[in-house]
Amino acid sequence: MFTKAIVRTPSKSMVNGVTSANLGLPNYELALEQHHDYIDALIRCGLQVKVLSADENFPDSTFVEDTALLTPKCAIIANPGAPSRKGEIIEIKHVLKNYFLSISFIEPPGTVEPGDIMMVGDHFFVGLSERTNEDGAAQIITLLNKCGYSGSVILLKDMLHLKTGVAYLENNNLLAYGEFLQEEEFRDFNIIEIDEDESYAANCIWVNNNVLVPKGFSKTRDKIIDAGYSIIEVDVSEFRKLDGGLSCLSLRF
Ligand code: CIR
Repeated sequence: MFTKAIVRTPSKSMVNGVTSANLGLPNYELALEQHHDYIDALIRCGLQVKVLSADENFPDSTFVEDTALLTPKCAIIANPGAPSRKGEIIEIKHVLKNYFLSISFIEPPGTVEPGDIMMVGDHFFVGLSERTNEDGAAQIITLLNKCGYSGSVILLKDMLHLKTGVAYLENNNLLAYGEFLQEEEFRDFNIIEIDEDESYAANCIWVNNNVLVPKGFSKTRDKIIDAGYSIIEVDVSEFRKLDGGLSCLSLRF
């Protein structure tokens, strides 16, 4: 169960964020509204939410998930692979000191963006992507081992991040799309397959027996309800324009 979340208000500069989505520029006012709704959804799931103020220097800084990996036993500050995002970790380090006694760091040349990391109990799957390199993956697995967790790598082919295409919903249930449907490492999960025309909805998040699902993906929503979950739909259309989704918008711990 999670008790807390950290989010960051989108900045006006978000229109300059990194993206490959081809969906046009995000509408800032609408993004702010959607961000409020996202915070409300986390509060409804029982979380205490710390809202960091917008940082105009970093257009992608609302995607706070990519700055750190937080677990029940340790906190690790990431080193984002996207050059424009590296500075996002400076303030997060100070924020996390309020919650964790000891904090570890990914050191260059290692890069890690925790959008590439999926926690499944005491095991962490780490995607090797354009943002997370082998050195970074090896560092994070070593750090996880030190606090009693295991880790393994998954080589990504097309996805931005591991959790772009896969989401663990606890109880051995895994939402999966595309290249991850055939992934050997995932063969023992009960796979809930995401249809191609709803691929964006593979990025859901489990929060204390609820699943947050992006609004507008009814087939995925129904499959998750059929699997026995309570769902909360949240419209994140403006974040999708920047390749971001539900998981990216918070650190949950
Ligand atoms: C980026 O390209 O870094 C941002 N525009 C989107 C980050 C999405 N983060 C995530 O999936 N964890």
